[in-house]
Amino acid sequence: MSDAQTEFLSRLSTNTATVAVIGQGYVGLPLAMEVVRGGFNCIGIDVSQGKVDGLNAGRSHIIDVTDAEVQAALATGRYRATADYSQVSEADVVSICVPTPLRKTRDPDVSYIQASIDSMIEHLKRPSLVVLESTTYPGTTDEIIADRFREHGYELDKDIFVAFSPERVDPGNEKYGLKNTPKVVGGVTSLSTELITAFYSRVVDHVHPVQSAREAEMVKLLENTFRAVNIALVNELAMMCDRMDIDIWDVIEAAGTKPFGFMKFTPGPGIGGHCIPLDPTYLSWKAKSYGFYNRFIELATDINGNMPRFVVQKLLRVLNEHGKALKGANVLMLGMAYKPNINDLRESPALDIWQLLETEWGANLSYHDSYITSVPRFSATSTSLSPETLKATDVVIITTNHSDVDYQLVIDNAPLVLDARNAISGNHPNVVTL
Ligand code: SAJ
Repeated sequence: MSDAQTEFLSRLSTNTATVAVIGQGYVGLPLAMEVVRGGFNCIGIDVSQGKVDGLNAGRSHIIDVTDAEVQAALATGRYRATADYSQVSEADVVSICVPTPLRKTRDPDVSYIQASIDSMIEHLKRPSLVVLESTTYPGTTDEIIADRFREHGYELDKDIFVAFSPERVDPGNEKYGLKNTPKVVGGVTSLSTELITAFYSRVVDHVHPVQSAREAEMVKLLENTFRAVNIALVNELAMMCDRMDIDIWDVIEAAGTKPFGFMKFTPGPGIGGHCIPLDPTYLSWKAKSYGFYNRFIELATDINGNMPRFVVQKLLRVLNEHGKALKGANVLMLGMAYKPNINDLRESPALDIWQLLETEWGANLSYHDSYITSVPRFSATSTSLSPETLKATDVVIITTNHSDVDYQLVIDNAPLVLDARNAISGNHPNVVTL
């Protein structure tokens, strides 16, 4: 190592470095808070002036970060938020935590990553360590970040070090957070791997280096493809058991008693969130460029994406058995968020179910979700959950099993319940499970 590299390594290893976190969302803000707790100076950069102002006033806009945590970070004097990208010039480490959505054509949209590089490339100190955290296809860090800096006159392992470290945030998870979830890291060079390992060793409990940025990118896609495929498996079994009149929930509960060789997944109305529905497609898209056609991902995407229609078909049958039509029926959807106990609507299957019921079947729709006060897309607001509102329905669909719902109230007052999440235990004459 040269003297300059050794000096840079020591700055990363002794908290004298300054860290810029690009993007103060559900990934970037928890990271910024942990970096401050790790003893570093941290600049949280976000394009939203509203978020920046809220953070500098001690308010969090992320369910997993409390106002008190933001205020504590501000009180150290080592955290500030800004919308001014040029302040990245003060940073030794830049962590990129921006969205990586899919385009309408379902191919990866890496424009947010490109925009962040374009905004920082004129301002970066030399040397700097740039780490991408956003989930993306193998090759992104090399092709869109390292190559871009090289073309701009930066010398790798001298002016710039580049790495990838997949975010493993599980929104709403109270047991595992950034600090106690092992952090996988991989550099575009071995020295970049060494530096990113030294840096994260000061921030999280355990760092797991791999041989390259491409491997680190693939680790995340394996994790999320694993989930998508296994969720699709139980969803397909749910449709099979519906046909065979077998209680899939009983079966999964029993299979879950096996203490080895089995991991429990549960069927549902589909999959939501910013990751599981999208990340596997990043992998299949890139694999196709190598002439490799992955069937698991396409099949899982198809099955999971079809679950909202399956729920509607089941609802049709259940209402019909009670002599009711879906057209004009009063349907209350219980839970709009994409998973329990969070306030995130992104890709929520409840939105697909609402869309189908409203446009294809003419149902009268309402919803209750204490985490989601309004759904602008449908000009709807959350209704109260009372004996009156429940009695006024023809059917209640449990689309998200939030813990704050009084399910006994639902059982006692709703004439009919389609429980798509197995939120209600036991057998009740007016409750049908998926
Ligand atoms: N779901 C099912 N059945 C299951 C599990 C999940 O239908 O057995 C549904 C959920 O209801 C939800 C969707 O799938 O709509 C995604 O569920 P998720 O638990 O994967 O939730 P995410 O996407 O918020 O969090 C995930 C992380 N979750 C866990 O590890 C439990 C993990 O996959 C990633 O670390 C993270 O997204 C990410 O950012 O990639």
